Amino acid sequence: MNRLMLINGPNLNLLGTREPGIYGSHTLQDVVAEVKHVTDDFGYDLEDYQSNHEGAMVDKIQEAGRTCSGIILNAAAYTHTSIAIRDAIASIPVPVIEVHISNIHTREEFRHHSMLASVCKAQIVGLGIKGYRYAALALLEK
Ligand code: DHK
Repeated sequence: MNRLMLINGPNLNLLGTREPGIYGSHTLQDVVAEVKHVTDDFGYDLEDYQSNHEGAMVDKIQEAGRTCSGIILNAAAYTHTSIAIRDAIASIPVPVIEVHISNIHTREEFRHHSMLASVCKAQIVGLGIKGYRYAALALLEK
């Protein structure tokens, strides 16, 4: 399957205006464009999806497990709370790379723990929206 899935979780639809000191001034559209450059270069399709709803994200992860060869996931606040998203990742056969724009490990203590990291292939944090590009490269480079 020559297809990657990009999933962004709650409040990431507000990128660009949301706490720019932490998340920068790039928009979600810029994030998608960043990843699409890479998938285009490799001849892959990209599906992008954003939701503020945990169950909808679970549905999308399950779907991507059937239709894609890899997932780039910023589950945003659900990273720190969601056993349901963790279990969805563990239930599918495709690699998931966890991305965070900010460095969650240098922020509030409640952001230090990821419920998802132990079932993901890798975690990329603190590199701004470039982290999404690096995740795509990691999934596609041989
Ligand atoms: C985005 C969020 O919305 C937060 O809830 C996470 C993450 C960090 C990010 O850095 O991309 O704690």
